[in-house]
Amino acid sequence: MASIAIDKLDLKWTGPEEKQILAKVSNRERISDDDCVYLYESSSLGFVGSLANHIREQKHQDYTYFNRNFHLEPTNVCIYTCSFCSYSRLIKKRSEGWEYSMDDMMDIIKSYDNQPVTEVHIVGGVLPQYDLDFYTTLFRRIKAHRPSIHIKALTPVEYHYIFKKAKISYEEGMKAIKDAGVDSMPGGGAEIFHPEIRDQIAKDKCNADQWLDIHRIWHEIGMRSNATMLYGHIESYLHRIDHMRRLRELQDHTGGFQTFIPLKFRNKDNEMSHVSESTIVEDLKNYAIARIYLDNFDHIKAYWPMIGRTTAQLSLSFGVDDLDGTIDDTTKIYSMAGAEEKNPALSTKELALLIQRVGRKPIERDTLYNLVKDYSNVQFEDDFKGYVSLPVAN
Ligand code: V47
Ligand code: SF4
Repeated sequence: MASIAIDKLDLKWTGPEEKQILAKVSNRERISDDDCVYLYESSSLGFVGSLANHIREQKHQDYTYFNRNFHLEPTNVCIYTCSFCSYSRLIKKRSEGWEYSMDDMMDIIKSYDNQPVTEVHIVGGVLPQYDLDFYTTLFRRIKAHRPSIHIKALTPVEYHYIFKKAKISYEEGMKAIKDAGVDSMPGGGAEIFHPEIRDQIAKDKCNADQWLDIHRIWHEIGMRSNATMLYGHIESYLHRIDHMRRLRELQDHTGGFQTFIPLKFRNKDNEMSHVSESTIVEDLKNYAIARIYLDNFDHIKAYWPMIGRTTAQLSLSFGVDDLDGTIDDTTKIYSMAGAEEKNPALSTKELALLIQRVGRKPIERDTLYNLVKDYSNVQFEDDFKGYVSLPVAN
């Protein structure tokens, strides 16, 4: 495999620690946790950005992936009390939330019948009536109705709960949901693995080992999943590094993770509203460091409704190669938490144009990163306002 041409990077002002990190990346050696501490604490945005962008271009050139999906959120009421989550407040005033029946959910699925979506992302609160039987029936009904749709459903938080309730092992449970039609698992519920933080912000729900175990078992039966990290609240850089190290180790073992999605903590209407949010500079630095540290992850994804469109465009120069998604207005978890985008809907044309305008090449993919359509050379009528637009050389 060719080594990374670091001579193409204009990094002559770097110090000895940075040169050492550069040499490692150039030789395709992974960086250590200490290197990562250095990057977070002492390195400039320019340095980590250049290095991450270089790695991103080595892996994917200018290609930037997106898929057409919609979210199905069975309920916004939850038995757990994660302090960062605006859903957890509703358990005390349950009537203010929604709890969809199976038929309600099938109606939502059917409302997309004439749209070329390739994925349904199912995630929401945890409630006793949404048990193993309910979900396996739902997955089967979705597949019977639309066999080609990819079901990306539930996280170890729900699975741990419903398997325990059904008194079955993780192994039995994961096989059952695979048989019922689940195609992949989203990355949610990971938050911060380290107990010093997890016990404060997400106590009672599945712990780090359980989260990782469920992904490992899913990978071992040949399936793929994503991983997230909720950052920018009360955790330290060491907690972030611990989180990414555990993911990197599991990925060494199974290779089943597709993408890593850093999720910026938003502080509206939750128990942590007093905690201030990270700056855009910190967000970009975090994407870049994730790209550098997670050498065995193919993709780094930005969830654009959370950070806004222009920061999403910027992130494409800081290690990100994937944007989620053309999601219509079907998720409330982020708008309730104060996301940048109140109505997070973008058409495919808008998303592709947003990518083209910063000189990258939009690729519509399916959930497993198979090509659906290459928009690199598609010329759109440029009638959208509000995105960053760079002069791109032809
Ligand atoms: O686990 C909840 C996060 C996650 C807040 O796999 C919050 O493709 C920020 O994991 N501020 C669920 N984040 C969503 C998720 C996801 C999203 C997009 C794509 C994929 C994928 C996965 O949302 C939760 C939690 O970490 N979250 N509240 C908040 N206040
Ligand atoms: Fe429930 Fe998930 Fe919100 Fe925690 S983050 S309260 S588990 S919906």
